[in-house]
Amino acid sequence: MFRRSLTVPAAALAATAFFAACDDPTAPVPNDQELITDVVITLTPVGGGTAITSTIADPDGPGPTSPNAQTAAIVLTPGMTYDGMVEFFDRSDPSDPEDITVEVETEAEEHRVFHLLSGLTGVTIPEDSLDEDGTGAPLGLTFQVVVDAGASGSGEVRIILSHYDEQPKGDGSVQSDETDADVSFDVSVS
Ligand SMILES: [Ca+2]
Repeated sequence: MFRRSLTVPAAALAATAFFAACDDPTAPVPNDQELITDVVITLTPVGGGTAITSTIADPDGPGPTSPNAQTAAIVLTPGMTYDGMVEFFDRSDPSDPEDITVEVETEAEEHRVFHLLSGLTGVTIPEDSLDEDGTGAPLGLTFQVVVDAGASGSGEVRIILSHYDEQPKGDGSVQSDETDADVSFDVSVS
């Protein structure tokens, strides 16, 4: 939705954001379109150890300004499995921050988080480790990162929050053309 919105006039875009509407700002909308300014990823080693937490802030959300750099490096240890969690926030109004994760959970059947790894060898996020919506399709707010003993490399994990509105989610294997958040965290193995 955001990509499409970028092509409409600024006034319409502003109106869309103001009314938290979806694709057609004039139509009644069953699902609110979330503004997400902050994506937080937390990886906790299974069996104990210090959790890694990193945030990417994109203060104008889908607007043209690039996201800020992530707040902390994500360095994975070979042979370790991590319980992963991703959270979404709207901190556009500092006096009224909103935890959008709750909305995503509430509307689980209209959302899915994709975690796309690239540039790393021996690191996987198994599909069956993802939490699920009420129909058994993946939701992806929680997941596991499995790092093989021989893992190596530097790359990224791209976090995409798909919002299924006009397009049905189905089994959740296909990304929606409507994207609520899309940020990439640098990840390395060392
Ligand atoms: Ca932006």
